[in-house]
This record gives sequence, structure tokens and C-alpha cells, in this order.
Amino acid sequence: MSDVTTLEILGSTALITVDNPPVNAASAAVRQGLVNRIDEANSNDAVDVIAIIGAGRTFTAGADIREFGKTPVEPMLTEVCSHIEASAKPVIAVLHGTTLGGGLEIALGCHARIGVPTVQLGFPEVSLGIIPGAGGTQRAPRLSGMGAAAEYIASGRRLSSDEALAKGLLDAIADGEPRAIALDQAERVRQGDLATRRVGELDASLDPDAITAARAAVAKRAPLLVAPQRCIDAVADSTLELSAGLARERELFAECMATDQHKGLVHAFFAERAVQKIPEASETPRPIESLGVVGGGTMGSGIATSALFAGLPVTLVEMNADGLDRARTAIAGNLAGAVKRGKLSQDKHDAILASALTFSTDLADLAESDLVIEAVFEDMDVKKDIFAKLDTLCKPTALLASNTSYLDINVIAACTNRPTQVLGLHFFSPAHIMRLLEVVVGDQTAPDVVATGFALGKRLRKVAVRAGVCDGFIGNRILGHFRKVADYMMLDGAHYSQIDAALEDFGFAMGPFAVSDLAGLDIGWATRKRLAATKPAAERDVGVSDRICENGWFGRKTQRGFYDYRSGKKAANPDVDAILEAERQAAGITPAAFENSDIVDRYMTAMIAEATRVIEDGIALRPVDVDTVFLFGYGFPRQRGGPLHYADTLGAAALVARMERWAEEDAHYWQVPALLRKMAADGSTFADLNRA
Ligand code: 3H9
Repeated sequence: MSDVTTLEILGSTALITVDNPPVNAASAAVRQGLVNRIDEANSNDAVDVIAIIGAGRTFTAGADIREFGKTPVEPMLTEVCSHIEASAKPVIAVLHGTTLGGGLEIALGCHARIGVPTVQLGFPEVSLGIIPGAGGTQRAPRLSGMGAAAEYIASGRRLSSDEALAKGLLDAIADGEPRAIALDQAERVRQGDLATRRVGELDASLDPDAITAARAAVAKRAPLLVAPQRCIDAVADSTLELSAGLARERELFAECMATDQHKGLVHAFFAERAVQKIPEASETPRPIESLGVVGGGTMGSGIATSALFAGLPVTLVEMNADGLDRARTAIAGNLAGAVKRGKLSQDKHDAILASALTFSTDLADLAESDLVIEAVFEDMDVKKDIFAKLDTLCKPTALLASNTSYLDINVIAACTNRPTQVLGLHFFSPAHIMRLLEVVVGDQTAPDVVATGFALGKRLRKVAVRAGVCDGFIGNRILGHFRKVADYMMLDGAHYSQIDAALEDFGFAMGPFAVSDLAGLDIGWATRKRLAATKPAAERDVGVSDRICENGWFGRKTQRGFYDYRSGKKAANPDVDAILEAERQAAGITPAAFENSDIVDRYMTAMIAEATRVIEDGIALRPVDVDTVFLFGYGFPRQRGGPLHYADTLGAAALVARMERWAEEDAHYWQVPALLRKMAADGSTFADLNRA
């Protein structure tokens, strides 16, 4: 008998406990254990009520995701739920923690559900590219109604105990320890105070209007995703008899399991967790209880806001009173926005402004900060000067970090007498919203300082990824390479609006030209100027963006860039066509037509090529680190798993063949990385490198 489930007979209550740390995932052993324990309890004459609880932090967080893609092991979860439902003796479930997916389905197989006030319930299956596959799509609508069930299943969102009670998923809310609640509620069942019933025997009422509305909402929110629509298909069939509905659910579940979207989303789930496994993971992070921020521009204000959300007091230093005013306004706006979105309570907002935030124009006011993050503009001389000053002013134990997006952390560290305490903490704009944090490790950064960067990331609810030093670290280095191919395709004949549309159809939230307009074309312009001296002679010139900038058009902030925003809507900027035409003529190019698939292939292959070089150079620890950077910092479509997971779906041999073909046009740009060539030869994959 497996020990991931236990059975205790306590008076006339049979208490089944699922104990499969860390999240009581419904692994094969748990599934078999539940069936056996229900049978044992039913055959014990002393028992009249059965209760199921979870040990540790949660009831169960669902199916064991690690079993996906492997040969299924009986009993299947859907059979377990039906087995519980068929129990002759009433079965109740006490839910705590995050009762998700298959965990909630087990609970729905029970005859009554009691939640603790803090429990969160939900069906996150869509975030893994599948639908609930153990009766969730059939039982939930019988309790909540079709419209409500379709909404919460297709969105994957979590419900509070109050909402779950209102929507019929819970029968009662009770405070206390699950074990005590279970015994108490079993007694209520016995006394007739808590009704029990088989959910599968209830009728679901047809609500075609709600289904149509749910479909329309999903088509708008996630037009490219398969699973949310399949969730609605399954819910729409919940008026069938339960066995037929479960069969329909199985069919749709199997369809989703076979998609690349499911594989990409599961990869993304584990990627976010895999990046925490760094060589420094066993080091004890240094305590960080106060933060100094130098620079109150968009980045500095965003970093300060992010720290304030996490309860860290912040001292922000700007050069003068005007700068401080701008920072004060930006942070106040960020905090007010968070209150408006329901992310921050008014009380917490007021407390932050009253005591957690200090402004100064004097770097000496950072003397007692545990960590100082510099977020001034990208000028090495300015940064060197600031770090030298911080080194003399800050207490000896303080860590010093730069938020630089490109510059050499080793050079910055060398301006101080504490290079082991210097690191890069590269946030992404807007820093209080974007989840990615590159922790940039210099040659001398101490291991526990790296661990501190990761601990800070966790505290700020960021996804921290370890990066080595090079121009642009992981993300911006790769971006710097593949962004060029969009320009090349534009010059060679694809309209920038076609390129944007093709990549948006692939799944990017925005195409590269729309992104450039949003970020500000002046930023790319400054980078090109900075790198002009080192630009290889063989590299193609595309002057279109420079010409646009020369007109003073920097994108959204000036109402014009590649697109024209003056009418309030985004429209192609007609003047750019003339610039494009002139640039093509100057380069002697006759524009050629591009298929959308060709655009995607070139763009993605360029991204994969540079990502491979980032792995070769040891800038990223593993392919999965690159994937995570792109998922959390660059709007990469999550259902594609990340550039290197996507690369595996194509195969290294196909990628090398493409690059060799395109190298006939531009041998400088389409250089095949040695690692990719090796992978093509031996048939290995990026997934193999992740496992290694
Ligand atoms: C499903 O149920 C399908 C059914 O409808 C039908 C089936 C037929 N399985 O996130 P954490 C691991 S689909 C395996 O850091 P937190 C996780 O990888 C499933 N492993 O903790 C990590 O391992 P490691 C529907 C899992 O407190 C460790 O547990 N359910 C699973 O920040 C700790 O996780 C979901 O999609 C799992 N289900 O967050 C829920 N869950 O230490 C997915 C976690 O080696 N899980 N692990 O890196 C979550 O959303 C979060 O983990 C949770 C806890 C909120 C539960």
C-alpha cells in the first residue's frame, strides 16, 4: 500500500490524507491510493462518513505534470473521481491551499466540499494547453451553471473561497486545520446539518447564450489558443448524461494533449522553475532590508515601485529637485495604478507613501542601504563615477548593482574596492510590471551575492535568470542580432506592417516595428551610434530607422514613427514608404515579395542562432534560461515554449539547412553556430542540453 495516502479510523469517520509533497500532485500512487482507501473505508463497518484532506500546504494542486507525455498508468484520474462519487458512504473533502485542476476534480467527485477561508480554487489546465480531464468540465457546470463554469475554466483563473461558495463549488467555509474541520464536518453530515449529494447526478441546464458569449470572450482574449475553446466545447456538452459527457471530455482532452501548444506551455511551466537551479543555490543570501535607487527615470521609478510593493523601504536619489519631482509623480502614478487594478490596498498604499519612501538629492543618504541599484542612463563614464562615489559612501557590507541593459559589469565593479559585492540587476520596463530580472554575474561577484540577487528577485515576485557578462547579456544581445533581420526583410521588400502582422499571427503580442515605436526609435538610434565604430564592414546597412529619427519621429511618444498615431489609432505612416523607397534605390534593391511563413522562419532562425551562441559562450546556463528570458521579458508566445524549445520542434538539421541557404545571400549574417551544426550532425536537441 502506498504511503502517499493514509487512512485513519477516528470514531466513525474515515480520514484519508493525501501526503505527496510538495503539492500533493495526483500521481499514479496517489490515484491508486485514493481508490484503495475509499474501498477500505466502505468495507469498514465502523465507518459512516469518509473525509479526504491534504497534508502540508495544499489539498492537491492537480495532476502530476511530470507524468504528461509518459505512458499513462491506471487508474486514470477521471476513474478515481467517478469511484469516489460512486462511494456508498458519503465522502466530504476539506480544501486548503491551492486546490487546482485535478485536485478540484477529486473534490468535485466528493459529496460535499468545505473550504478554509484562504483556499484558492481553479482550473489552470488552459495554462498548460489542456482542458480539465477528470470530470471538471462536466461537474463544475452542474454546480455553477454553464456560463460561470465556461468563464472560469476557459480563463484558468482562481476563485476565492467566497466566490467558490457563491458559485456552488464549495458547500461551506470553515476556519481551522483541515483535520479538525474534517472531523467536525463529518459530524455535521451525520447530524443532517451538511447535505451530501453526487454532483454527476445533478442536471446541467443548457445555456446557449452563455456559451456563445464565452466563445466570443475567448476569441478576443486568446485567439491563437486551442485549449480555451475546447474547454467551452466540453462545458457546452455538460447537459449530456455524465458518462457521455466524460467521454466527450476525454476526446477533447486527448486532442489538446497532442498539440504543440500543450508541450510549449508545459515547457514554460517548468522553465520558470528550472532557472532557479543555479550553481549558487545553496549559498545563504545576504539580508536586504533597505534599498537605495540612484536615478528616478522610468526604470528607477519602476524598480522603486516594485520594491515598495514587496515591503522594502526605498531611498531614491536624483540629481536635482526637478528629477525628484518627476520620480515622485511616476511612483505615485504606479502605486495609484496598482490600487486601481486591485493589486494594492488603499491602506498599504498610504503606509508606503507615509513611511517607506524617501527622496534625496544626496548620494550620502544611501549610506545605510543594504543594496543600492543604479538606474541612470547608459553612459559608462557616468556609471563609473557613481559607483566610485557609492563605494566610498555606502556601508562596507552594502551590495552595489547596476541596472544597465548592455554595459560591462566587470568594468563597473573595477571602479570600486568591493568588486565581489557588485552585480548587474537588469530589470525590464515597466519594472514594476515586467516579471523578468537578469542577474548579471561579474568575474568577481561572490556566490552569496548572486544568491542574494535571486532572493531579491523572489521577494519582488520576479523571475530571475542568471546571465554572464557580454554586450546585452542574454536578452538584449539576442535581440540585437535578430532585430536586424526584420530590417533586412523590410529593405528587401516586405512591408514593415506585413512583418509585424506575420509575427503577431505567430503569437508575439506586438511585431518588432510596433515594439520599436513603443520603446522609442531614439533608443535603437543611440545604440546604433554607440556600436557604429565596431560594426563589421560586412554587415548590411539599413538606414530606414535612422532616417525616420532624423525627422524627429521617435514612435508613440512623438505620435509618429513607423506608424502614425495622430488619429488616435495606429496606421502605417505614409511618409515611411518614401523613405523606404529611397533607401532601396540607394542600395540597388528591387523589392521582392515575402510569404508570411518566410518572415517568421527568418526571424525565428536568427533568434535561435544568436541564442545558440549565447549558450556556446556560457552567457546563459542552459537553453531553458534563454527560453525564460524571452517568455518573461520579450513577449515571446508562451504556447511556443521559448525560442529554443521552438527550435527543437524544427530540429537542428532543418535550421542549419535554412541558414546555409540564406548565407548565399548574406554570408556574414547567416553564420551557423558550431553547436547547432554539431546538434544537426548527432541529432541532439536543446532539451538534451537542459537535461545535461
Ligand atoms: C491537471 O490537473 C489535469 C487534470 O485536469 C486531468 C488529468 C487527467 N505536478 O510552483 P512551485 C512542483 S493539470 C508536478 O515552486 P509555489 C514544481 O515543479 C495540473 N509537479 O510552488 C516545483 O518543483 P521543483 C493542474 C508540480 O508554492 C514544486 O512543485 N495544476 C506540480 O510557488 C513547487 O512548486 C496546475 O497546473 C504538479 N501539478 O506554487 C498547478 N505543481 O521544486 C501547477 C507544482 O522541483 N502548480 N509542482 O521546482 C502551480 O501552479 C504551483 O506549483 C502552485 C504552488 C500554485 C501549486
